[in-house]
Amino acid sequence: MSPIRVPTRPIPGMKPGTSGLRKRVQDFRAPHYLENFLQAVFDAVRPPEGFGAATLVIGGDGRYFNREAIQTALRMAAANGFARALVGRDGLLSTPAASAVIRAHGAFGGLILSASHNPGGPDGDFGIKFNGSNGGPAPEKVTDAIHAASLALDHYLTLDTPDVDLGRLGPFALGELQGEVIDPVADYLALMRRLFDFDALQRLFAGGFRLAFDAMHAVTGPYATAIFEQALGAPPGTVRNGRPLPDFGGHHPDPNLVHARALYDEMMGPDAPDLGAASDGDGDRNLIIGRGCFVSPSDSLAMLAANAHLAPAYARGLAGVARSMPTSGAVDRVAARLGIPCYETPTGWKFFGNLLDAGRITLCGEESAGTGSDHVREKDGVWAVLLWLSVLAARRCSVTEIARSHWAAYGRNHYTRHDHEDLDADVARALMRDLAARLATLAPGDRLGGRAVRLSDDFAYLDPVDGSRSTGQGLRLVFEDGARIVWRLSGTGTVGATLRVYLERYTADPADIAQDTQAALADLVALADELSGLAARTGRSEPSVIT
Ligand code: G16
Repeated sequence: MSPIRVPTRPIPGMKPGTSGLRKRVQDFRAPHYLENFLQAVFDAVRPPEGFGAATLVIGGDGRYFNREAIQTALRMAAANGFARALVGRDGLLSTPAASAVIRAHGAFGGLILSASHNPGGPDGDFGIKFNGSNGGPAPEKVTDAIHAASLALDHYLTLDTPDVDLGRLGPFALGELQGEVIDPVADYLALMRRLFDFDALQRLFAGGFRLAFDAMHAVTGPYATAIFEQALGAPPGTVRNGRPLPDFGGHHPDPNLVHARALYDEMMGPDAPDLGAASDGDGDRNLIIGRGCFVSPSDSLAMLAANAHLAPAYARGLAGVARSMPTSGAVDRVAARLGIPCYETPTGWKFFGNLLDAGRITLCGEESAGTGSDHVREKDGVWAVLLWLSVLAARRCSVTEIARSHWAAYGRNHYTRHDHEDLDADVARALMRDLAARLATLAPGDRLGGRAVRLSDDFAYLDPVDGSRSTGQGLRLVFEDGARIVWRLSGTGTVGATLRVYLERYTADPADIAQDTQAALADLVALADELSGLAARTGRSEPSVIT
């Protein structure tokens, strides 16, 4: 069957952000939009001639437009010369599971259809990203090439074929392409069985341990049910909101203290379960809450790094760890004590890929509720819960006890992120530009708000593996005592601009450790506002979301 060549024209704005191209569903449904972006991906990452049976993995988080987009992607993959495709049943594959499938089957790469934690539905968001053969998000040089290709298009290739039945497991053919609809959970579950001691975890649940897992009507429902309830014997009802829905039940699938409020309230209430956890739209983020004890993602990364050796996969220790720049320095202290390297990368999981591939790090994470390891090349929500469960099973104590003993041993990095969403994009850009100019006037030793400045800059990263350099990754102001303020514009939003302000300071004083985080950081919050002029410029007195 010959490919059909459809004339088209470049559509501006197809520049992948922090994690692939995220736009409104309406944008993706506009004539030629989806097809143009897919053709740009295929043009930029075309399998080399003679690559043979190049396999493409395709799946998404089940959000509105997922199935239609997958049908289009399959036809175009076939028309563009892919020989094989693996598709998750019903079009589902969590982001970490897609990474696992790519790696398990030696695929050329994969298309992950998701806008992650962004809302879904006809008026919500959609997104696509390409992951390479290591299972990880395409690095900047590839996303730049995709953008360039999108601006040079004059046609796209597709086939005239009926839809594939995504609900039926098994093989299908599409022109020359041999495809298979696969169980979205199987490869991932097999991988988790290799990493963790399922017998020990079964004993934990048999002993009455109570987990509450909120799948937020997003993609992790089938994974969490198969693993926690079916494989590990947690009672039915452990997984809540477990059925993936195209609009996530009308909710925002972001596992933070605003959108997972019901879980948070339950965990702070009487008779709370032992562990509360949630994951996001595409299953790569995690929220961890103990009984009466929220664990910030930065702290979770540090605590997991300190305890990972208690799970079989990490029993021989960690090669190194990494965190994104805005993530708190808590994990740095663990790395220092373990005598292993700690890398500081820009925001975006793609920056961990080289470090993981080179074997320089075993564990990595971000303040944005992402934690992962070298088992895949994505952050992984269900994996993070399994690692927490493994630590709790081995240490036979509560989350609160783990947190308290960690802070007693390492001190605490009080940490918060204030998000100011849906700002006018021009106002936000002007704020960042003027703030950069203001920070550039500061010199080491200058005093601000009672602290001495150590450095102020716009963060740039030199990848130690391939030597690539990334600039403009966030404005930071670091003080001599280790306190920091970081300002960044989000690269994942679809409306206006979101300004993220990250605030942190370290303490080893027991009374200060016990302080409420927002109170502990109030002076830095005030200083951040004064320096950026945020309230005056935007009229906003409070952040939209505090995490
Ligand atoms: C993505 C990236 C993460 C990043 C997060 C927030 O996560 O993979 O690395 O930390 O966005 O990015 P930003 O601050 O630019 O909005 P996800 O879960 O949305 O794919």
